[in-house]
Order: sequence, then C-alpha cells, then structure tokens
Amino acid sequence: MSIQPTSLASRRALVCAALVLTGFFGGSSAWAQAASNQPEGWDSELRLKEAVDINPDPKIVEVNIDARVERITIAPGKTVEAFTYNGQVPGPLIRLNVGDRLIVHFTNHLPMATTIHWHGVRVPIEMDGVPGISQPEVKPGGAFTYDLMVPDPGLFWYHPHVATAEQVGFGLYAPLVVEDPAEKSRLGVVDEIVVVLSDIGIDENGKLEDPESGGTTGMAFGREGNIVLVNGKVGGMGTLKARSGAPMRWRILNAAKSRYFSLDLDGQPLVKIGSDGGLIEYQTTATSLVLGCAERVDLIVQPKGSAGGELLLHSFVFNRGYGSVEFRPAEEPLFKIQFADGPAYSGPAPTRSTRAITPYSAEGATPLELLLTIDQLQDGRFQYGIDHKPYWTAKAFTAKLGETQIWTITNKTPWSHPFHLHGFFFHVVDEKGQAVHPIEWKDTVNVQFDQTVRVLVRFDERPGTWMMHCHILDHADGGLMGTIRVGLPDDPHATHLPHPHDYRF
Ligand SMILES: [Cu+2]
Repeated sequence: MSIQPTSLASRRALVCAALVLTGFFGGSSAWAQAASNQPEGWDSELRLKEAVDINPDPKIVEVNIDARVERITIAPGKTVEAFTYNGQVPGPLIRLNVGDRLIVHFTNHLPMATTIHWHGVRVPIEMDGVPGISQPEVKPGGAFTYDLMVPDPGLFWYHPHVATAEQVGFGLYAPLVVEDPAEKSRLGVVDEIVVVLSDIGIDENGKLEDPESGGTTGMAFGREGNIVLVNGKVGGMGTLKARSGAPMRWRILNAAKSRYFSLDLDGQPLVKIGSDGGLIEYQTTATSLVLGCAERVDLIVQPKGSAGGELLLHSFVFNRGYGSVEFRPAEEPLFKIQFADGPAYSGPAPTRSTRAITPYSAEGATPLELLLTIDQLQDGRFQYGIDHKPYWTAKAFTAKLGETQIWTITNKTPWSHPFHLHGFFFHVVDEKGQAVHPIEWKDTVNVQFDQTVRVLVRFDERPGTWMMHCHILDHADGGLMGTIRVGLPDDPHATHLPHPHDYRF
C-alpha cells in the first residue's frame, strides 16, 4: 500500500470530521448542543467504533468496509480468530440521518465468498445482498459498491447473506443507525448507546466451533455460541457509569444467530419507545423484554441507585422451544451500571414518546398462509420448510406492486422462529385483522412454537425477488426460507432456490 492514498483518505476524513463538527456545534437544534447528563466517560467501556465517513457532502456517508479474518480480543488476555468487518466485532457502526445516501466500498478478504445484506433498510433489490437474486456473490479478493438511500429512521444492521449461519456466527455483523434529528430533539434524551448482543462458539482449543456441529439435530435446535458478547466483549465485563435517575437511550440489536435475549435490569423499568422500524405508536413500560434473533428495541431507561452502587442488565434464559432451557445457566450477565458520586438527576423527564402510525387495512388484503414445519426424513435427518417444502423445492410466492397481504404464520414445529422478510415492513394484527397496539413496524417477528402470528404487509414500488426466512440462521440453512416475487411477470422457470449442496445462502 502506498502512502499517498492513505494520507489522502485521512485528510478527507479530517475535512469531513471538521464539517460534521461544524454541523454539530453550529447547528440550531437543541439536541446538538445539549450536554451529557451522565458522568464523564460514562459509556467509554461499551462505546462502539464508528465507520469513518470519507465524503465531505453532509448528505452522503461514504465508507470502506473490508471483510477479513482477524484475531479479536473479547476479554483481557482472551483472543479469538473471527470473521470481521474492518478487523472488529461488531463491525463499525454506521450513522446517517434519514434521507441520506450511503455508499459502501466493500472488499472481501475472507477465504470464502460473501455479500452484505442491509437488514431492515428499504433498499432496491439490487442492493439487498442476496447472491444469485440481487447481485453476484463477492468472491475472495473481490469488491462491490453498495449505494443506497436510507428512507426510515431506526436501528438497522448489516450482515452477509452467503453461508449466513457460519459467517454471522463467526462475527460478521454491525449496526446501522438512521437518525431523525427532529425526533431526537423531541425526545430530549442526550445520552445514547448502541448495544449489539451476540454470541460466539469457541471450542476447548480456542478455535471457532464447527458450524455444522451436531448435524441436522444441531441445526433443528439452532446452535448457540457458548460465549455471550456485548459489543464484542464477553458478557458482564462492560460497565456504564451513570448518574442516578438520568435518562439514557439504549438501542439494542440481537445479532446472535440462534440465541434469544430476555432483558432484565434488576427489575427496574424499561421504557420501550421503538423497535425494528423506528419509534412505535406509543411507549410502553415493562421490567423484562424478549429480543429474538435480528430484532431491535429502542429503550429509555433511568437507572436508579445510590452512589457506588451497581445494577446488572441480565439476560434470563428464554423458552424458545424443546431443550432450550434445560442444563444451562438461568441467566447471563450483559453489562453493569455503576452509580457515580454526586446528586441524583433532577432535570426534566424525557418527553413521552408517541408516533402517528396509520395501520394497513385487512379489507381486501390477499391472504397468504405460511405453515412453518419440520420433518424427519427417512434417513433420520431433519428438514425445515414452509408447508413442508424447504427452500430448494419451494416455489416463490407472488405479490403485485402496491398489494397488501395478510399473512397467517403458523408455527407447527417445537421451536420458535423469528421470521424475517427482506425489504418491507409489516405490522402484527389480531384474528380479525385489526392492528395490535401499540403499532410497531417490524421486519422480524417472533413466532413462538405452536403459535400463530398474523401480519399485514404492503409491497411498495420496489419489484424483485425478496427473501423471507427464519433468523435462527441454522433454521434458514436447514430449509426455513422462501422467496416472494414482487411485481414481476410470471416466470415458469422461477421455481426454487438452489439446493444447499450447490449453494449455501
Ligand atoms: Cu427458526
């Protein structure tokens, strides 16, 4: 590598940083100038590294992302070799404002092909990252430029869509925050942290666990990594410093490939203001909250305690189906909160969060039945499917542009499935097709074992073949995946996706 491009790039980054700072402190919005309510360095142990924007245009975020194998430190003295974006797990946090353009110069230095899928972002199909459908796979040594707009505020994420269970399990995932400055100003919560929950499987020799361990039985359960990670560090290690009662906003992503997290802050209230597709209709308060794979939650918490005291954010074991609660710890520590000396927070309470959301109407919506099934084949192997058909034999579903569909997703298997649709948001409805309140825009919904979930989805003006699959990535790999052809002419040859012997998504 020559010196010139590097120094050029860093000079551009400096110019850009200067512009960002100018905008930050010179801007007129109240939030940009508001000071932190927390002790100095409150989030330094858990703060994620952010991607460097190399484009001086304030409406364009342009970043370089390189997928490569690197040793990462997950605890003092404990390193593992992982799949990384830019040498880190999670990969760099990308931050934009709603309506911005994102350009990603992506290079692949992994020993295998990969892509990037922008989970939850309403991209055109060409940017959806599914090989053979939306783009060619990016071979080792290859490159691809992603270029997309971010039309919706919220916490999204990016991850590969090639051998996804393996690559995500090995560390390839990162958050993407799309900010709405007006919303931030209205909420009035200055202190914010993005939390990426995940896990990684390390064997007794310190090597990454075989992603095929346990054969199709392991697949049917969904393989969880044996080490929980919080922003890439072993669960329980990180500490946030806090002023008692001072509000903080936690944007949390579950990037684990099979593990659910059931959050509990020593029983203190968790105020949920948002989920997958930004703010929800109105805030709700609970003391525990379940996050299935790929789901996101946006919380406001005001932890209370005495100076020097501590709280712990726990994840309690969650019953996601057969064998998922036995013989395992009842809880995992995620991170600590340590209260600083000094008086408790006495400033204004956060504004109650609401958002006007017009639900879709079930009237005239096209019904689609999705039975999530598992079968044991004659040779003993397990195979997931939609109505008993794994993705390599299933025909694509279809939708017209502008069509609203009501999906009845019934889980006939002994395991829960966080069901994900690419490219479009939906919302949950009851048996009568009426919106469940508060309305949440979702791209991934948990369908518990033996239960049925109904959703309304509208297919807007973005034609293409879009994936739907369980986000327990082993389940997707084992058959629980399908496609929907949106706004495309009938094609008798568009029958099904390739068999896993020929291609692994
Ligand atoms: Cu599943």
